[in-house]
Amino acid sequence: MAKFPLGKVPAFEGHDGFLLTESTAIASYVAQSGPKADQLLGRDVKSQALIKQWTSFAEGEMFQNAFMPVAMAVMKFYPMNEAAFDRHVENLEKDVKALEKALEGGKKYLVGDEVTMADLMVVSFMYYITKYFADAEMRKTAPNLMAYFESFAAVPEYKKYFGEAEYCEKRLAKDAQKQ
Ligand SMILES: N[C@@H](CCC(=O)N[C@@H](CS)C(=O)NCC(=O)O)C(=O)O
Repeated sequence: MAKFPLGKVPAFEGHDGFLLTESTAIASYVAQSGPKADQLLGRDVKSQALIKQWTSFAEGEMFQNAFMPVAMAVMKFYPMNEAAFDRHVENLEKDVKALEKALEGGKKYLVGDEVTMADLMVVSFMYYITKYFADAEMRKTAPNLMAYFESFAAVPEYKKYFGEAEYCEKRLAKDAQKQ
């Protein structure tokens, strides 16, 4: 708490004592410090802007609408707020539609033709969407998004952190028992 007064994760401390919070800032710093900075953060201003658009979308929209309902109903990190739960899940439908549209035509990546930080952040929240919300009906309405997710879920690095991809049969309910 002395180093990170917000008491939230993620929280980053570099070898040199550099402290950083907020997932996008941490991911950008790590990407910028490595050999794939241009690829991950964008090679031109428009790609850079689009990558920021999707990383903000992941940290804002997807965190609220995919993670928060799970944090309330399953992890019990936060007390259940039924109105908020319903609002997040309703908004999640819009998020899925936005991603589906962005990936129209079977695009493999959100920005350009290589993996960027946009994909890394969006795919990490897809874990919650597929496991808790993407029932057969939702999957049918978002074939491009599902194919996109599956291609990332198949790589060993994804499996190492998230395990095998799981798809829910029934969408998460407010009174879900710990799963
Ligand atoms: N905007 C922050 C959100 C950080 C955040 O809310 N983290 C949650 C867990 S994913 C947390 O640590 N919550 C504990 C709390 O709210 O006390 C980010 O993207 O890093």
